[in-house]
Amino acid sequence: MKSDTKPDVCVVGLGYIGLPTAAVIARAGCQVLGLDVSQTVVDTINRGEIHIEEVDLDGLVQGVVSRGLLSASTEIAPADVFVIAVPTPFDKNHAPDISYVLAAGRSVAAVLKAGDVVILESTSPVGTTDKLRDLIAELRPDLKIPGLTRDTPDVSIAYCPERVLPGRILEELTNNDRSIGGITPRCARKALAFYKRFVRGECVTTDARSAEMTKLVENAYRDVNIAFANELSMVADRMGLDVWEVIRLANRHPRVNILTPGPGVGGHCIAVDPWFIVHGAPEETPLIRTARGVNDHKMSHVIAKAEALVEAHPEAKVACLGLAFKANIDDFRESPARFVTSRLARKFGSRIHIVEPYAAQLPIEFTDTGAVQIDIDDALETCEILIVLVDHDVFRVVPLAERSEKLVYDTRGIWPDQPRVVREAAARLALTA
Ligand code: SAJ
Repeated sequence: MKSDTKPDVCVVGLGYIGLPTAAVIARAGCQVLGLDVSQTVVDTINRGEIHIEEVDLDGLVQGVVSRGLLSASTEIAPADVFVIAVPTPFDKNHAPDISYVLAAGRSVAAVLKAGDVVILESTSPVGTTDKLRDLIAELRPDLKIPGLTRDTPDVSIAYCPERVLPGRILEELTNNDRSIGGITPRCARKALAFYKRFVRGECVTTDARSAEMTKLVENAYRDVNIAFANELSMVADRMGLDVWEVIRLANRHPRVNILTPGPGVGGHCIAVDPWFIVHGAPEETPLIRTARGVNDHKMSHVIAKAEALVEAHPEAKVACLGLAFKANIDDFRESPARFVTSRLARKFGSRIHIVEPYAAQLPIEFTDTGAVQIDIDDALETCEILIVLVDHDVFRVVPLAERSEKLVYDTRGIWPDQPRVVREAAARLALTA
C-alpha cells in the first residue's frame, strides 16, 4: 500500500462498533468491504439500511453505500487494511472468549498479502494481539511476521481499541484520541498512518499489550467509580439520607467528582471488561472484583426496595419508567432497568405499566406477565407509583406539579425536587421488608 493512495479496507464484524467504523472509513474515501456472518445483516447494509440504532448512522450508511464506497459480504476478499471488530464475550466463570477474534484472524490470514495491515479493535484480554499474530504466522508461513522475523516484516499487526460512547458513536469515532499498540513500533506507525485518515483526535502509539490493558482499565475505572456511587446510595438508604444531596455537596470539593448512582451497571462493556483484568490477575484485583459485585448487588437492592413499595400499596397502579441500559438510547442489552422491571412484572402482573419511548414493543420476557406498555402521559394520569429506572430526557422534564402526589422511587435522581418524605418512606419500607 503506497501512503498517497487510499487503501482498500475490510472491516470484520458489522455490529455496534464495526458498522459505524466501516461507514466512517468509507466516508473518508476508502473502498470498504464489511464482513459479517449474518446474511440478514449483509443484505440490510447492501440495501443502504442499518440493523442497529445509532444517531445519524442511517444517513451515513445510506450515503456511502449509494456512492459505492461501502458494501457488505459474508465472504472475505483481499484488502490493504483489515479491521477486526468482533465480540469478545466471557463465559459463566468470567473467562474471556476470544474465539471470534481467532476466527476472524483465520479468515484474514487466508487473503493476507505482503504490505497489509491487520488491526484488532475488539476489547480483548492482554496478550490477544500476540495470539492473533501467532495464528497468522502459523497459517501463513510464507509471510515474514512482525516480532518473529529479523528481517523487515511483510505485514503489520496492531491493537487499537475503540472507546466510543453509544449514542455519540459517530462523533466520538472521529474526535476521540486513540491508543495504537503495535506488535512492533513499525506496526504501530503503519496503523497510525491509517487512523490519521479519519480520526481528528490525537493518535498515540504504544505496544500492543499496553493498548489492550488501557482499554480494560478505562472501563474498570468507570465501573469502580460507579460502584462507589452505588454503595453510597445504599448507605444513604440505611441512614435515611438523601444520597443525591450528599453527592451534590461533596462534589463542590475541587478534587471530588462522584458519579451518579443508578439501578446497576448495564451494557456490554463496563459490566464485562473488568472481568478480563480480574481473570488475568486474580490475586491482585480485589477492588475491581468487589466493584463488580457492588454494582450487581445494587440491582437486587433496587428490586427489594421497589417490591416493598408496590406491596405496601396493593391498590396502586405502578409505572416503571425506562427499560434501556442508559439514557436516551434504544439499547436494551444487559439493562438493569429491564431486569428490575421484568422481576416486578412477573411478581405483580397487570399492576405494572411500562413506559419506554425507545421500544416499539416490550421485550419477549414480558409476554404473558400481564404487564402493559403505556406512554408517559397515561402513566402520569393513571399510576400512583412511579419507579424511575432510566434517566431519559422525556422523564427528566416532567414538572413537579404532575408528580407531587405520586409515590416515587427515583433510582436515577432525576427529580431532586420530589417531596423528600416519599423517597424516604420508600427507603424505610425496603429496609424493614
Ligand atoms: N452509569 C451509572 N452511573 C454513572 C454512569 C453510568 O449508573 O454515573 C451506568 C449507565 O446507566 C449504564 C452503565 O453505567 O448502565 C454504562 O454506561 P456508560 O455511559 O458509563 O458507558 P457505556 O457502556 O455506554 O460505554 C462505555 C464507555 N467507557 C467509558 O466511559 C470509560 C465508552 O467510552 C466505551 O467505548 C464503551 O464503554 C465500550 O465500548 O467499551
